Amino acid sequence: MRFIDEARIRVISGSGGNGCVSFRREKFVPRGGPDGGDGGKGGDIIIQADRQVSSLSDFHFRQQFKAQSGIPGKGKKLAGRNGQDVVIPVPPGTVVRDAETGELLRDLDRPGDRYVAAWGGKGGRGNSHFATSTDQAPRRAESGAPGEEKNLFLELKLLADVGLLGLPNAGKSTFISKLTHAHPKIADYPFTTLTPNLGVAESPDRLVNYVIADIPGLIEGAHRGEGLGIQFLKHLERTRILLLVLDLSRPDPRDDYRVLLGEITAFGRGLPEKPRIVVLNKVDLPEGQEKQAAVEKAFKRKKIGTFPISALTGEGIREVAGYLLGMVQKKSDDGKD
Ligand SMILES: Nc1nc2c(ncn2[C@@H]2O[C@H](COP(=O)(O)OP(=O)(O)OP(=O)(O)O)[C@@H](O)[C@H]2O)c(=O)[nH]1
Ligand SMILES: [Mg+2]
Repeated sequence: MRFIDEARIRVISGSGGNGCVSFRREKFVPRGGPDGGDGGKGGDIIIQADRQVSSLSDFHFRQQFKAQSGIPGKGKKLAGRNGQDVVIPVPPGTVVRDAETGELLRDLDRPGDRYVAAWGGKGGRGNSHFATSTDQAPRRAESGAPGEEKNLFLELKLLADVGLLGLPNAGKSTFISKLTHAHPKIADYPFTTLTPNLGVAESPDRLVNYVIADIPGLIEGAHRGEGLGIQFLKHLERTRILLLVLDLSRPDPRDDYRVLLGEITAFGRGLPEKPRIVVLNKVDLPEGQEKQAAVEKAFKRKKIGTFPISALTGEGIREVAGYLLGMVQKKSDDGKD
């Protein structure tokens, strides 16, 4: 399964219909005035977030979308019909970018959000608009404007309840592998995880489940694009809870917390406001045990609750799981998304 879902598409809006050159012909009117109608507008290409769609995989089969052109105007001032719009449904959480420049065009976060990716060309005006006092019989009408043609890059942000955040090697992947059936790569070197992993955690009675996202480790400056960070921080925008994993065997886990918090704050976009919980990992190591009490106390002073755990041995995992479950349930009861 791929969790960063991406697609490239080409969209072409309809061109406008041409205006018409025509003159009234009636039995007893020898020189009828101009009566050419206007051309219709070309169809737009609209990208719309739709709850019914859950991935971008359909775009592997279809990459090009073209809207109808407007119909040309006719005599008797008949306007041509507008070309039909094309609505492309995408999952909520899809980001639309210009495929050439990478520029962010629109974030379609909520179901129903729409983005006109290519505007249909305007219809041309018929010659009935161009009569003047000196030219009663204009043979001039406008052509319809051409449609737009664009290459777009679509990207689906992860949808998870809980996002894991930590420095490289803190034990995030080990943690998710204990709590869920995910089997991410785990190794004793930084940047083992290169793309996000999702895992589904279940309540002991299996009635409730929630999704956890494990993303690559963050380093200082991630929000500016250092390391692998920023690409993945944005996936946390849609998670409801942030779970910070600190490695107790590091020289000072409180410094690591400050680094993570600094990145969250600098990144912004709703991350600083999310509920956070902190786990102190690797309590099984002697270096971890040494620091545990002091670190816990420091967080307590700041009124931040912590969970001492060992993702390796499984110690403390049940308590964290229970707490997360409670938070996820509480959030859904609030009716928040
Ligand atoms: N002793 C001990 N080692 C752990 C614990 N949790 C993880 N490790 C080890 O720490 C190393 C890194 O673990 P990962 O789970 O790959 O760490 P990560 O945070 O996912 O790392 P990146 O993907 O590089 O960001 C591995 O060698 C793990 O076996 C723990 O609780 N105790
Ligand atoms: Mg990892």
